[in-house]
Amino acid sequence: MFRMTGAEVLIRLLERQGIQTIPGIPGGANLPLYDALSRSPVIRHVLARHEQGAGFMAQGMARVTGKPQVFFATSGPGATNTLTALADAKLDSVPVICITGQVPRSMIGTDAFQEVDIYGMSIPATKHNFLVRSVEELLTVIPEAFRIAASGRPGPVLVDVPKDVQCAEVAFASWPEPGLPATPRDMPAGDLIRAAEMINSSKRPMLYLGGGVIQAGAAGAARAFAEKGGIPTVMTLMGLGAIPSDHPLSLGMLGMHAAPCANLALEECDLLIAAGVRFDDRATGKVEQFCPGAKVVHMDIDPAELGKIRPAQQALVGDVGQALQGLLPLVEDRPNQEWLDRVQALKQEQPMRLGDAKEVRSAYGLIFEAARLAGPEAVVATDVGQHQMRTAQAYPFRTPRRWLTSGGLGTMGFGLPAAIGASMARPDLPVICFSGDGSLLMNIQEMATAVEQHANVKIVLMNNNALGLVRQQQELFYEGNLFASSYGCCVDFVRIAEGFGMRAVNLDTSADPAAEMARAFDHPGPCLIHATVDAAQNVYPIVPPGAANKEMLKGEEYADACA
Ligand SMILES: Cc1ncc(C[n+]2csc(CCOP(=O)(O)OP(=O)(O)O)c2C)c(N)n1
Repeated sequence: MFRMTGAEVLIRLLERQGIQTIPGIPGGANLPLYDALSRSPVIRHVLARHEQGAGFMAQGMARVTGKPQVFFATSGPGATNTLTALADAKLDSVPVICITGQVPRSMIGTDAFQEVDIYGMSIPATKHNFLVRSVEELLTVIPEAFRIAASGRPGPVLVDVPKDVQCAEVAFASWPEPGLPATPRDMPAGDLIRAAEMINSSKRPMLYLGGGVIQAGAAGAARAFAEKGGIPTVMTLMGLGAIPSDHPLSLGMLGMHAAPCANLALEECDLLIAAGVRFDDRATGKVEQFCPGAKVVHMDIDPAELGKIRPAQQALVGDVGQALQGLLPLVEDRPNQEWLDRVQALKQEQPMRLGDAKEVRSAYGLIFEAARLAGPEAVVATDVGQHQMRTAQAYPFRTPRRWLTSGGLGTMGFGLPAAIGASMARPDLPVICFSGDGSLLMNIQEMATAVEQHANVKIVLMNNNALGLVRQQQELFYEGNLFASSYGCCVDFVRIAEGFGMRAVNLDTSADPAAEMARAFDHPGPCLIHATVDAAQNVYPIVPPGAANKEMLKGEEYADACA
């Protein structure tokens, strides 16, 4: 017979789930948990500076490992501070488990100090949530939280644990089995055969890969499938890394900031093979005009996605890896040369143009130089804005689970804590965080955590002293009425980083920026690399919001090509 407190049970259950690192912040309502955690021989606690930061650290760990990760917050403001990280995880299907302290059961509903109904508040922001009502329940709720977070389409789960439940004693005979992801159901053979027939009879197929391919560990299967069928491939923002960006069949990202060739090839396809995607508006543009002449084969683990935006002539419900592997022997090894030649011609005539990429102190120059210095194994995190879109356009992605970006919610402040989390889970890999000055200021306090953890994170800050992507939208779509999109005062990021105890270099004042950057990358541990970039430079191409992808604006980089 085991006898222990709820807090001890909870920590032991997390150990049994294989949890090794928990970011979080303590407070009155979760102190029993912290007391028990202090005695764990296996779990390391990382003291974040903001609960949103803790949530994004857990996301960083989950995104690179593919396994559920945990973060802690106290009741009230601690709990409400987790909501953005949870909503972000929900939209990007990331398995994280947020464990919050709650006021004692007898005080719930009394407006007690630091009481909020985080259970109610988190319903729309999570895949599932629990308010634990007895200490015995912990033995089922915790494994269940892990099973739900990782099964099917992954997502965030919140477990709210009243303080008296943490303190209560429980006696039990045996430990429950750890919660594991459910085995996906088998793909019906008939569905696969019908999909393969559509693929084999198509003349101009395109493969459209999304974050679901990464989540399913199906990048290898996707590549084998594309290669066997000779199928040109585009990826969503979340799908980048599924196949290498320099693969001959890759056209890179589709949608709002895609290379023209990617969007134009989709215009001409007669079959769209959509894998682990949700036809997000940033990818499809005006959806009624997306791939106008194409039939659709859509495979996804979440049946709710099938037919949600674009009806599919053939739906494949289930594990995307299983679907692609099942299709592999059925797909004819007979690439359509005429179509491949046409796509190749589009790639040559309508490539991505990146302007001043050779100049290290330009936005694209910084991206290429960082990629070169960090090497092919690097993890790349971003914040949200122009710097994010430029990284998505230009970074030489090669491997799945190395690209961390807030795709669905588009949360400024994601980058630094996610990068720290990635570095904690994979200390063997270099981590780059591309950020903008607006975004970095949203979770800049986590610089202290990065320093404390010796996280090998290089923050490449593209400072335009503006909310660049907003400024760009105002210039292009609000008749140049620039309002509330630039800052009045210039923040000294180098001194701020140094104030947190972080090494920092300023490429603006450097005589040899490339050498300075190389020294920064050689330095073990965190480092800020600051460079001023031109606020007037827009990210092109851009599809105006609400327009069809073929209506992309190409900007000055394309002026000579269009002339
Ligand atoms: C939390 C949050 N608030 C507001 C926005 C709206 N928004 C999108 S991009 C952007 C500007 C980002 O500026 P910065 O981080 O400096 O990057 P830049 O575009 O200049 O590269 C804003 C305000 C957002 N995405 N997230």
